[in-house]
Amino acid sequence: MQQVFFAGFREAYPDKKLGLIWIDAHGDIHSPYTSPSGNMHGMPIAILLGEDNRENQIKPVKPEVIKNWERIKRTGKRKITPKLLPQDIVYVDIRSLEKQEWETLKKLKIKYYPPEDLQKKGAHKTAKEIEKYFEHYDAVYVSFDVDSLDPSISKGTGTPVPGGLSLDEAKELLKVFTRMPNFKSLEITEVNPLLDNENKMANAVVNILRESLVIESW
Ligand SMILES: [Mn+2]
Repeated sequence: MQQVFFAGFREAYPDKKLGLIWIDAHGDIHSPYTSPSGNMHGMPIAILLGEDNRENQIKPVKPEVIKNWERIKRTGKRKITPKLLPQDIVYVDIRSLEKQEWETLKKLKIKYYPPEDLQKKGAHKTAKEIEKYFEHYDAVYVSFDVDSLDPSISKGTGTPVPGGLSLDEAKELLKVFTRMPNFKSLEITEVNPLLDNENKMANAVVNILRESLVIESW
């Protein structure tokens, strides 16, 4: 779904310089050619970049899958592809990527901050560095996948991965990102109450939003 939301963002700003901050445990940069599971949840960034990564192909892909893949890259009335360039993306807290994904990141020179960097620098300093990186962008979109959080907070998500953000780190990041002058959009993804106890994840997210966003009343 995330690629669809960003497609709307691109549609709204067809000629602007758009940036994307991707806070996630995963790289989500698989294509149908490289994905072991074929699960589309692992593909939104590759869709936005129009990146097939054929050189890391691990299996044959059926013609109808290729047809759909080509179509989804062009989501939106204007059928713009790619919707972003590799330098328009910054990953935060990624830690669970397949080998081909790390290789794609390196090949495309995409900027990323693994958990070690966050711990060394601190969430605030990391966020300020990212703010500076996007200073000359017209509009910035922030995607916050809740599996970026540490599973000790909640397992209410499909693919929890150890070593994630604390609540305070998540708040600090979003505090900075949502106050950037060019900040335009925030999505929260992968909250799954069916995998949770007492709705802990949804409560954690509300807590994060309440304490980091500038909102008049709740
Ligand atoms: Mn994820």
